[in-house]
Amino acid sequence: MTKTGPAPSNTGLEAHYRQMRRIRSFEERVGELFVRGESAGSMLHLSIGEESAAVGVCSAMRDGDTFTTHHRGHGIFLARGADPNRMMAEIAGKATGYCHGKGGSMHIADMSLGHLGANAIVGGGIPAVVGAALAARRRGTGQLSVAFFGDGAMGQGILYESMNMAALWDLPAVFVCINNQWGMGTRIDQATRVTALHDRAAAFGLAAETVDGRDVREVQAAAARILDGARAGRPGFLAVECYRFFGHARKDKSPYRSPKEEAAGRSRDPVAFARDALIAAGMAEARLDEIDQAIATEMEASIDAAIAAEEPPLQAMFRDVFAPDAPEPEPLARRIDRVLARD
Ligand SMILES: Cc1ncc(C[n+]2csc(CCOP(=O)(O)OP(=O)(O)O)c2C)c(N)n1
Repeated sequence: MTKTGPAPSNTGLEAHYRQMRRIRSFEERVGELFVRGESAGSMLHLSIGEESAAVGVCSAMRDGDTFTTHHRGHGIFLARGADPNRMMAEIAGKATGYCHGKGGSMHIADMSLGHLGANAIVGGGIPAVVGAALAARRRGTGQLSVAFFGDGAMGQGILYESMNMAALWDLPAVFVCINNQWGMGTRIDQATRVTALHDRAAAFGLAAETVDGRDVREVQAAAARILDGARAGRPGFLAVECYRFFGHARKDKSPYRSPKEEAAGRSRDPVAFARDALIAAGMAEARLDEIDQAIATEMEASIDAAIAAEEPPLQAMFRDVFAPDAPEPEPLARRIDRVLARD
C-alpha cells in the first residue's frame, strides 16, 4: 500500500539539506580516516546515497524517542543529534568517543540521545525496539522506538517476530527498511521474489508504505504519517528506496555491479536533489556553497581531533563492559596459571 501524500513544500528543506550535507561530509571524512589507517577495526560501512532516509525519518522523531541501527548507521545517529567529534573519535577507537573507543563504527550507542545501539548482526537491533516500545507504552511516556535496518534484514526471522508482536500489542514501534538495493553482493531481486517489501509488513497488520528516497521531503512526509500512527498505537513500516553509492564496506569495490547501474543509482542523489530544489526555489548557489564550506570545516576538524585524541588506557578494557557490581574478570594469564597449577 504505497501512498502518495500532499506535494512536498520547501519548508524545512534548507535544514534537511544541511543535515544531509553534514552526513555526506562526515562519511567522506570517515572514508579518509580508514585510508589513513586511523580507524579502529577493519570494517567501515558508509551511508553515502542514503542520507534522505536518515534525515527524513529522524526529522519526524521527537526528543525522547529511541532507536536502533544496523551496521550502516552513522548518518542516522548524526540526524538524531550526535556530536560528530565524539562519533569520529569512537570510529577511531579513542577514549573521547561515545563508547570510549570500545564500540567503534558498528556498535556505537548513547542512551542520552535514545540510541539503544548499532548492531553488526543483520537484524540484531530490531527486537530491542519492541521492548523499548512496550516499556514506553506501559510507562505512558508517549515515546516511540524506531528500528533502522537494511533490505538484507528482510530475510531475518526476528524481523517478522518483532513486527508480529508490535502489531499484536499495538506498540509505538516503527520498522524502517533502508532499501539500498544490495545486501553485500546480492541484489534485492536475487534474494526475494517479493520486492514490494511493505506488503510483508502489511500482512502482519502494520501500516506500511514505500517511499522514493530521492526527495527528503517525501521521506519526511511518509515518516510523519507512519510515526504519528505508531504514537497512537498503530505500529508501522516504511521502506525507503535508495542506492548504496559505494561498496558494501571500504574494501569492497563492488565488482558485481556494472558502471551503468552505478551511474544510474548515483544520479538519484538525495543531496544533489535537495540542492537543486533549493536553487529552483530561489536560494543563491553562493549561499549553498557557504553552507557546504562551513560543514566541510566542521568535519575536517572532527577528523583532526579524532586522530590527535588519546587512546583509551589499557586499564579501561573491562570498564563499561560488565555490570558495575559484577566481579572483575580474572586476567587470562592468572587464569592459565591457576589451571596449570591444578595438575
Ligand atoms: C546474521 C548475519 N548474517 C550475515 C552477516 C554478514 N553481513 C554483514 S552486512 C550484510 C549485508 C547486509 O545487507 P543489508 O541488510 O541490505 O544492509 P546494507 O549493508 O545494504 O546497508 C551481511 C550479509 C551478518 N553480519 N549477520
